[in-house]
Amino acid sequence: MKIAVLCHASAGGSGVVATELGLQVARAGHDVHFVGTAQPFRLSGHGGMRGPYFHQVSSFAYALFEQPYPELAAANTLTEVILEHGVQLSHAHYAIPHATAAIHARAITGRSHVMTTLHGTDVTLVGAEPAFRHTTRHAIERSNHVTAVSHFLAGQTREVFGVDREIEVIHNFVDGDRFTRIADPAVRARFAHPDEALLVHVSNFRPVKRAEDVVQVFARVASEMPARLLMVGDGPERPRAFELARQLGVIGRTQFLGSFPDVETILGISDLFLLPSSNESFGLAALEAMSCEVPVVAARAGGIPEVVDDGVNGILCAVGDVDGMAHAALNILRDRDLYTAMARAAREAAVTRFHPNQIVPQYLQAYETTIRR
Ligand code: GMT
Repeated sequence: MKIAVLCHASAGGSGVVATELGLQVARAGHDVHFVGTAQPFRLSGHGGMRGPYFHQVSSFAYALFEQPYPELAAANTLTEVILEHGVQLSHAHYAIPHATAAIHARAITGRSHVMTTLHGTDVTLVGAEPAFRHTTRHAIERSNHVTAVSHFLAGQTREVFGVDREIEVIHNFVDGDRFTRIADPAVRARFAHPDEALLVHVSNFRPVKRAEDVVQVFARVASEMPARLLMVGDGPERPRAFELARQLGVIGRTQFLGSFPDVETILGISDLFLLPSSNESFGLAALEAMSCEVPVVAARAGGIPEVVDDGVNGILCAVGDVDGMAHAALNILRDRDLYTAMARAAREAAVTRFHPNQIVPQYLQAYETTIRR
């Protein structure tokens, strides 16, 4: 098959899933063409004669244009790629602007089916905004096939947009060879002493991630046992989380690492992952932690319960219940048997239910059926 992939290049989960999927599809022998304003960050170091290929969207700044019109530029570059390379299906990750661009290119070329994968914020935050409601609904309704990364998100999409079309649920996946435990004590020693528990949070620090709750939970844990916190990623709420860590007296035990390209190194040496988000369509960062044998304490929000099994590989609490989350974290960290059982169960779930061999064939099947339709 010949597939074009449109995704965001930044460090968000949708770009990660799109890139990892594109790499797997290329490995399976298909032609994969990434189209975007910048090369997706996990694509660097891949590609070559057999692909996947990357086509940069050409932009054009003109004095009359107040904004650069990324959707039109993407549709134009995608049109070129469809015509030059015989692309049969454009896989848009995120409704706006990618699905709209793909639908536009389909109209121009009269070819190439459109498959849209909804990741969450495109529906719950961006699409729900009146400024984008009609265009998002149109993108969902006019795609040849639509998938969502959780049952929760499929339901939300139907509710928010009132669409009754089929939305296939295909969960995200994780590369268990890359996201694995790092046994080397020297790597861990860079961040914590052997007797300290190492807690970690990875996100883009948007308000929905509730980064301040991470600090609140950590301060409670650190008052009861030796512990350190690693905050990985960057975004608008990072300064507030930093300030709170200072106010609560845990700044000396907290490291804000910023955006970190090989997050698997950090996860591979951590003991507990915190994800207190108020909403999360899936929670890919939690799955990556689980793959590294790291139990998760998270909010019972959105699609998180489809990833984290409460009481089995982590503990779920109500959104904002920082006391409950701290209590859960202390229970897991203090009870060696419970910890070991949860760490094993986390890895087990990651390498079975969320293994690429389990998930990628579902996408390949969806590509084939959509192309044949
Ligand atoms: O979480 C973010 O703000 C980034 C966002 C994105 O679009 O990259 O993540 C969404 O997609 C991920 C991959 O499918 C999911 O794992 C995240 O749960 C989802 N984020 C939200 O729903 C808030």
